[in-house]
Amino acid sequence: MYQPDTIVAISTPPGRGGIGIVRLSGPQALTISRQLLTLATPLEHTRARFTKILDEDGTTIDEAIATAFLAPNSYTGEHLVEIAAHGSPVVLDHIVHRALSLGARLAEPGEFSRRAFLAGRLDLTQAEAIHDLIAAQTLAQARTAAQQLGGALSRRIAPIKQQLLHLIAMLEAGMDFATGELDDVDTMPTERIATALTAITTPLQQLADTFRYGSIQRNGIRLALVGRPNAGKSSLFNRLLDRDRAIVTATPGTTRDTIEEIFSLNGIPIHLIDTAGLNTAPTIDEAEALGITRSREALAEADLILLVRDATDNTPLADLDPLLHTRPTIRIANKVDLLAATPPSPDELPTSALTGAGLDHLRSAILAHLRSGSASTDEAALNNRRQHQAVTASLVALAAAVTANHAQLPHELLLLDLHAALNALDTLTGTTTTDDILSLIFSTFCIGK
Ligand SMILES: Nc1nc2c(ncn2[C@@H]2O[C@H](COP(=O)(O)OP(=O)(O)OP(=O)(O)O)[C@@H](O)[C@H]2O)c(=O)[nH]1
Ligand SMILES: [Mg+2]
Repeated sequence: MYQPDTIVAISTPPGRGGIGIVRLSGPQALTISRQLLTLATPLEHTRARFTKILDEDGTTIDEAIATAFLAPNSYTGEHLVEIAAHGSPVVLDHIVHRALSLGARLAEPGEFSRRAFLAGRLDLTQAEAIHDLIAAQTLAQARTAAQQLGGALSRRIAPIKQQLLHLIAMLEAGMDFATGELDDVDTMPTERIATALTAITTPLQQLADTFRYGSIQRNGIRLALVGRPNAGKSSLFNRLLDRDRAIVTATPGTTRDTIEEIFSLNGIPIHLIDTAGLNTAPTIDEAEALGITRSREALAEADLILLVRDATDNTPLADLDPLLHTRPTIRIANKVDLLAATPPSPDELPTSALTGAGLDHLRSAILAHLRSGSASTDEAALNNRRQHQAVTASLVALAAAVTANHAQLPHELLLLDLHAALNALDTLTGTTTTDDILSLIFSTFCIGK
């Protein structure tokens, strides 16, 4: 797709830096650069050129490197010139203003990527990945975004979409047959349609399930340390953070207010919350009572609970709080250093905040919980709500198709659902045109042979 105007913008963040880059993209990018720069040799594809930056009077104000990427082999698919000057806002502004006076237009936010998309250099998931990559707060998020930028998500969706398209083509052709236009195809039997629908739905559902892990990687989780007073919650809190953040004393009821800190577990941001011990005794003071109310709030909002017990205290925890049953929980028996031998308990993880024993297991258990439900972390995952909604909408339409097929409704109705499912996937990676469907029908059935 051809864009008539040439856009310009400063591509590096605002402020001063060692280097600042101005980007020009569009049909006039080379012409404008030639007038703007003092090039000894002409710009060539992917070659860096030394240049001076001159002010209005022709006085040198900076030295820079200009690199050209010629259409169609550039990020935007258009002629693209990157001018790397020193990162001085005045110099960069001057370059932009010169480019504007030579016929360029100021780029809108995201317009370089928009052009890349329009030129077919990126699909929607890849364009989103650029945004995610820049916004990434942890290496894990950057990895996922980079994978998506490489087209991993599109590649994962492509075969599913292909199967759906194939089924649509078969049914469309079958209907033509029913109306007597074709004589070399059969209408598809219900069982075969059911099999085909399963083959589409199963991998799509797996893809939808990756959203949870993807969103965990982006936003992290809330992890609350909960238990009776003096169990060692604050000590474990400090251990996990790797610093003495929370006050630890031998007196039960030390922690009054909830404390929240973030640490990174394999690149995933964990919001760790230390809470006041859930004291069920009636003889507590006002501050402790208020603290316990906050503990319950933290409990209700947490994605995962670390339920800490003093291993030397065998009072059951079951009656501690009804809320506990509603949250995913990792049970911990702390202070195992005080026991002669650690009794093996299948549903409790032995730790010692004092010696650090069991802490690695605890970190693995948290990670295992985060990954549960996602088959493999190497596969492309859905990264944002928009993508998740698209896949979910497709699954809803497919479920309707399954029902329609089961009820042996006319194929016209089935096709409505299948097209809805396809449209939903199209919003993810790009549009399937009627041409795509037609050519598949033609290739499969040799219509008009
Ligand atoms: N021997 C031993 N002592 C521990 C361990 N973990 C904590 N303690 C001690 O137990 C006492 C209570 O620890 P805290 O971390 O303050 O316990 P808490 O659960 O935060 O207590 P509250 O804030 O009162 O609810 C302190 O004297 C700690 O030094 C452990 O693994 N082994
Ligand atoms: Mg405490």
